[in-house]
Amino acid sequence: MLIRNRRRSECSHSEITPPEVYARRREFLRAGVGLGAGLALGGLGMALPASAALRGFPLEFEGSDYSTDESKTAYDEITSYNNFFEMGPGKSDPKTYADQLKTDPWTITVDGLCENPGEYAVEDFISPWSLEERIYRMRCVEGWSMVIPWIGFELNRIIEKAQPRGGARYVAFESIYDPDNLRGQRRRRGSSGGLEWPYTEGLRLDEAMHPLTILAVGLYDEVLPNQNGAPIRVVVPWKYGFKSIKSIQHIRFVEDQPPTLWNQAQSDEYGFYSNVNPDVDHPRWSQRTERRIGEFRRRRTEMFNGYADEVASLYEGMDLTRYI
Ligand SMILES: Nc1nc2c(c(=O)[nH]1)N[C@H]1C(S)=C(S)[C@@H](COP(=O)(O)O)O[C@H]1N2
Ligand SMILES: [Mo]
Repeated sequence: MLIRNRRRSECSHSEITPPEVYARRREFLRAGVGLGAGLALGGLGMALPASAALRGFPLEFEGSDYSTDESKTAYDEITSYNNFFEMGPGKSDPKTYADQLKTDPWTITVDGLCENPGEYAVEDFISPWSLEERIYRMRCVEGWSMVIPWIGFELNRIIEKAQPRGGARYVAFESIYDPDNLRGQRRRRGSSGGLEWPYTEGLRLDEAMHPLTILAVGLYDEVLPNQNGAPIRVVVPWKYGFKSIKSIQHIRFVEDQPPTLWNQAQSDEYGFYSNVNPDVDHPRWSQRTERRIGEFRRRRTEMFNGYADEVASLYEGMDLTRYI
C-alpha cells in the first residue's frame, strides 16, 4: 500500500522512501513480479506472467513534471480493453490471445541514416537508461481515452546514442511479424488479415526527440503486459492512440516520410501526423468529445490531447486541417 499510494514527492528519492520499501520494490521488479498488479489482485508476492525484459538490472523510478495528476484508469481496464490487431480486431482479443505474442528472445534493430546503428537484445537496449513513471492521458481515434501510468524512458536517449545523420528527417518503427503465432496476421476473410503487416508507424525526427515521447516497458509498476505491447512500445500522448506502436523490433532513421499501416489502409481517415484535434472531424464521426474509460459523461477533447503548451510549437506555420 505504501508504494501504490506514494505521494509524488516520494517517488524519486531513496532518501525519502523508507529504505526497506525501496529495496523491496526494486527486488520485486527485478524478479519480474508485478507489484502493482499483485496489490490489485489482493496480495503482495503474487507472481504474474512477466516478460524477461526487465529482469536482472537496476530500475530507478523517478516522478516527472510531464505526468498528469488526473486520476488513473484502473489497471484492469488498461489491460483488458485494448487495440492490438495482431491478436484480432476486438477490444478483448488482445488480452484473450496475449500468449500468442512471444517476447523471449526479442531483438531490436536500430539502423538507417545514423552513425551508430546496432542490433540489441531487449535487455541490453533498455539497461543503460533509468526508468521513469509517466502518467499520460491517452486518446484513441475511436473516441475513448484513458490515463495510464507508464514506466519507460525518453526515446531521445536512443536517438542521441544512434546519432542520426544530417539527412535523417523521420523515424520509422516496425512491430513484430509472426503470423505463425499471431492470429491477426494470418490472411483470412472476415478478419483483420487485410492489413499490411507488420504494423508500421513513423514520427518526424523532432517529434521523436520531444521529451514527451517515450519508450514504455511497464505500467502501474509492472512489466508491460503483452496486450499493451510487451516488451517495449512507443508512447506519444498528444497523438491518436494508433501512433503509439506496440512491440517494436525495428527503429530506422529515414529521409522521407515513411509509410504507416493505418495510412496505407485508409489514407483519408488516418493521416501521418494524427495529432489529437477536436476541430478536425474523422470522416465518419466527430472528434469533439471523448469518453474516459470508467466514466459515463463525455468530456471535451483538448487540442493536442491537452499537451498544447508542450508541443504546439512543433507545428507552427502548418495548416493542421490539411496535415491531419
Ligand atoms: N503493433 C500495434 N501497435 C498498436 C496497435 C496495434 O494494433 N498494433 N493499436 C494502436 C491503437 S489504435 C491504440 S489506441 C493503442 C492502444 O494501446 P493500449 O492497448 O496499450 O491502450 O495502441 C496502438 N498501437
Ligand atoms: Mo486507437
